[in-house]
Amino acid sequence: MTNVTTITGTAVGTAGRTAERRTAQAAVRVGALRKLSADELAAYERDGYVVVPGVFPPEELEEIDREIDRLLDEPGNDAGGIHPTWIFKIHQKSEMAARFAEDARLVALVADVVRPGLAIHSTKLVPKPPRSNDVCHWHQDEAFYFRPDDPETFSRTRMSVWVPLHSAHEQNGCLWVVPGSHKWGIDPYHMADTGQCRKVIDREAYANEHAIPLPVAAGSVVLFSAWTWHHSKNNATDTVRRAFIVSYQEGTLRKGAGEQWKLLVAAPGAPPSPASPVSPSQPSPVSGRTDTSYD
Ligand SMILES: O=C(O)CCC(=O)C(=O)O
Repeated sequence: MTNVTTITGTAVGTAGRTAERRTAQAAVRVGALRKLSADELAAYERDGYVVVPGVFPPEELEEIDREIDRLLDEPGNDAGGIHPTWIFKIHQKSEMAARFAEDARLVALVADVVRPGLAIHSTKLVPKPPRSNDVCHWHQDEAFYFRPDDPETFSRTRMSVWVPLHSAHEQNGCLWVVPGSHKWGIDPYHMADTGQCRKVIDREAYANEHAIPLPVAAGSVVLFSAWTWHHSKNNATDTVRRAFIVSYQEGTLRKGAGEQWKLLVAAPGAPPSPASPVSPSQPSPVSGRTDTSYD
């Protein structure tokens, strides 16, 4: 927060130039508390995502990375099963992670995107092990987050902040997105039997044709709508790629992913928050399968 270094543009790699054009500013102060600029907000609304450079100084990310190592050494934190070394609900497993999910810099960046008010829907640590073929299929987070049998889970502004703990690029499995896809509703999807993010949109071929990679330097973050089509490929490098993901939604909703919900900013005029708004896990709308429910 106090470390202020001046940098310019952040994206790396060939196709990253697109992201760079959209995010580069004359100069940004690393770690500065700021809202999205008018251009960044317009890009988010038009494309369904925006890359924001210089949000965290590297040493802060290194500290979080060490905390992840510590958490994975403790029994009960590794999600295991089809999500080995993922950590779900990470803000409830570590004070440092809780502070990170509520960090004033993230709250300020999403303030004009998520409204009215602000709440945590869920958090997770998503790793991509070294030399792994661990793909995350093309999907929309809303397919996991919105439960058609529960209208109270419907959100207009839900989104995620994707914080890579080290530089993310095409070789180690950066995010890929389809610009503008957040405006197309929830696309039909099917269940994959392997890989991660298994509620795979049916129009995978279309996604691959229109996708762009979002390589980002450590310290940059990606804001993307819960409706935006996204995925990530394998990690062909010798080091793990880790991303800390916080999903936020408007403060007027009283439910997130089960007990993970936490109100951060009350909507103007809203009644006081209930003490503990726990919502039970609901079955997945597809074939009653719950193994990818992200609860
Ligand atoms: O970090 C990644 O590789 C993608 C994770 C993701 O899209 C998700 O968990 O919904």
